[in-house]
Amino acid sequence: MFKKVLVANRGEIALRIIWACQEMGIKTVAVYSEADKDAHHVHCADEAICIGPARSTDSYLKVPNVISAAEVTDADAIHPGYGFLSENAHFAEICDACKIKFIGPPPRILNLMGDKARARETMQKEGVPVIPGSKGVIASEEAAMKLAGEIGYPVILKASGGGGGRGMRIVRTPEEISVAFRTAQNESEKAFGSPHLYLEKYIEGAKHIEVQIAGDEHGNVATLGERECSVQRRHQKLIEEAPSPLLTDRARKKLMKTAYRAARGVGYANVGTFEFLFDREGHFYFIEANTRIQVEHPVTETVMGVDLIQEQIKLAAGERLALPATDMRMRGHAIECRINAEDPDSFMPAPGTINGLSFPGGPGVRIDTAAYSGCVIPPHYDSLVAKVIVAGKTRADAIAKMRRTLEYTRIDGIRTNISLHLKILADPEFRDGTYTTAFMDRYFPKRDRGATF
Ligand code: MV4
Repeated sequence: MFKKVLVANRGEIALRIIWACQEMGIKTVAVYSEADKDAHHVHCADEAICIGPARSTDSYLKVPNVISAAEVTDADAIHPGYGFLSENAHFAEICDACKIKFIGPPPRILNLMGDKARARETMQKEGVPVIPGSKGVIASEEAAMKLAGEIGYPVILKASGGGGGRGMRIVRTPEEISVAFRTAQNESEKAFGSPHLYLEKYIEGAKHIEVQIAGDEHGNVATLGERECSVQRRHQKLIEEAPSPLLTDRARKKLMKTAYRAARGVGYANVGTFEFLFDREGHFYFIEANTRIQVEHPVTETVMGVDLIQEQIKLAAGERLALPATDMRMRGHAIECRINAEDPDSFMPAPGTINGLSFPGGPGVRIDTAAYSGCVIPPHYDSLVAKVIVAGKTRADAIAKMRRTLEYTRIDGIRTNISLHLKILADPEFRDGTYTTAFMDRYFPKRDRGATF
């Protein structure tokens, strides 16, 4: 097992990883930017090193700075958390070259899944259902026009170097495709350094359901149930839950078998998530794979009774997977609400200083946060302040518990989206579980709708 892990992240996930290491008897190194010198994670780790100015491109994203911090502290592994360098194959390769274990999948998997068109092609070859669309990237505007005509509108253009909804364009008529293709290409080039696009039939009113998987370095893979993530706004998830409300046991079995085949087929190692879209007929299709621990991992931990961060560390250390392949059962129901520092009317990030903070407790309540009374939420990073995760025997119990928990949560000094969460939890469509990715459109003016870049 590792002796010392460097945590290449900040906020709640840095704390979550540091605490997991402490429980495993592993020493920890925190890194921080100048804006984070008083951050909670800095004070919890055994050592802390400043890696640069506030801007993440000058600190948390700067490979030489992170590697140097690991070298000078003699860390034998790096946990990248989510975001920042977590899915960066180049960074994982540098770690390898420096004999520092990257706690995540090998560069081969990061490269494969980071290229969304290649991931799609590979999954199709493995016998995993994908949405009708292009084979790999589309060569030209003319090819896009021809293919869209064959598949039928609406279609969606996606940046192969993108993911998570960034760089997508929905195209509803042949007249729109030429402009959409060119602007998507330009934007993709600017944002991801590659103009490559792929095309899919656009599925209206889909459910976004993802499967947590884990794999060891000896070829063993396990599925750990699904998470329903259809409550999103501008591709930022707001609420996640497990199990997915209306999924039958039969459909779940089929989904787990498919995710197992997908992960096994590519020789997946460490933890990951395979994302699927369910159409209105209940058919599901692979859309992309995320090669990191995700923000919403506590939902799975709650219903599965596993510690996914500890699993990640053990798997990276070469341990064999100690989980059954596809028949691990979820127990009860878990819901997570992401509390963001944002203006409740404009939904713009609203950083600032928290001058008072209080969370209620009780059985089945988990709060993952790095916030404390007096802490600053800097404007340089994402606006996540806390994750509130509840467990109930049934979905109705979990919803009731979440409403009670949020009603007694006090965060003073900054504006948050707690009121929005309470509205969603009271919404009939959320409560009956029929909600789809179109759900949040109802809460916002028309200009805010749909996939934007
Ligand atoms: C789609 C889709 C419909 N059809 N692809 C968004 C996140 C990224 N992982 C994939 N996403 C989608 N891909 C096809 N072929 C719908 C989504 C989608 C979505 C689209 C518009 C507005 C909100 C959305 C929320 C979740 C998923």
